[in-house]
Amino acid sequence: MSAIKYELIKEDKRSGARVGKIITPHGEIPTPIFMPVGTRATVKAMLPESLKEINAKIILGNTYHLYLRPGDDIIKKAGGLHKFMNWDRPILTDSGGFQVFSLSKTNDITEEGVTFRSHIDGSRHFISPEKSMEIQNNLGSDIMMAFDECVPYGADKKYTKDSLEMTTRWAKRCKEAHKNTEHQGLFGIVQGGMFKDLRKQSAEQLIDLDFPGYALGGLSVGEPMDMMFDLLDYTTPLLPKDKPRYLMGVGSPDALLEGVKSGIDMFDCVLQTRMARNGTALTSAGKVTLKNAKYKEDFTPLDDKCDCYVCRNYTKAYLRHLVICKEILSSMLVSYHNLYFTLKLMENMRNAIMEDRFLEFKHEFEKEYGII
Ligand code: PRF
Ligand code: ZN
Repeated sequence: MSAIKYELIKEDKRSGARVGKIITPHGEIPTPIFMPVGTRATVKAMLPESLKEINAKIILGNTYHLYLRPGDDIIKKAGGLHKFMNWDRPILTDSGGFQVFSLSKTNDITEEGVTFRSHIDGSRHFISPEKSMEIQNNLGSDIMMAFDECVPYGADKKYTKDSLEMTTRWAKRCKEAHKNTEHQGLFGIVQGGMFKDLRKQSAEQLIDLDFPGYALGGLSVGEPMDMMFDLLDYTTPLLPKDKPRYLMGVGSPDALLEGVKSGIDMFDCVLQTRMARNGTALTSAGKVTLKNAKYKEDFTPLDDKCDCYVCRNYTKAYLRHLVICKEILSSMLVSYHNLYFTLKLMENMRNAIMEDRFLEFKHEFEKEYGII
């Protein structure tokens, strides 16, 4: 019996968009959903209470970071990641397959696994599909991800094909190594670079292995947005209708709308909290760069359409002041708003799909946001 179930509630007639729900051991998740990123057992600058206040239903954690610090053995001793970080709602953990390639140095990739040096102290480590499962079992996340290779943008067809076939073999090994199937669900990750036929091959091979959910990896790695949207439109419908579909590492408002349109159910992205720490807010009228001098005497809220705690209580002039002075509160307040804004966008999309007006909603949002 899988720990993860998916119920399809409504399909849009004019696009791939759909509303559903994912049932996990730590509660239900309405989809499409955005998952705030909590790489190091914290969503940066956000109290777990604040995450609940803005209605976050699931957050993401990272195998690579938590294995290096504090160590998954310590988190296991603490009673698992939920207890360790005081978050009792669902958690999804990424496998390390992406972070090892993007963060660590001198990695040696073989059939067995990946040898790499820590980006923190240069120490040598080895992660295999089996090791990734062991770490994620210790973390105790509700949804675990298979250990994959994310090929860089520009990789040639031969390399990409060999890589995706290894990712399939690794996915099979992950499935065999994952024992705690009653409490943790394991998702497969489709690779295949920018090649449609390879995306299809990868999707088919992973579907044969029968996971309770599927992710699209290897996108948003430097390719033009239109290329990603085209690959999404092609690949998403290849995935089973009765399982959740997750687009990894993608979450700008325009990509969320396009992803949902093609049939994606889950997203995660560091953009919301990273931009917040740089003093940039996402609003219904587009991005607001708070450092800009034009906000010096602007005593209106960040977004007059937003009813979050920050927009109800603070002005752009005040937030600008905090950003300029590099006050810690600026990261807290802008992160709060950016995540609220994004979670609200997802809720609005779910409502629009339920009411048969998704494409109209998408068009309206894009017009106001300044994308079209
Ligand atoms: N694989 C894994 N995690 C990821 C990615 C991937 O391809 C991406 C690519 N956008 C983000 N996070 N395991
Ligand atoms: Zn707000």
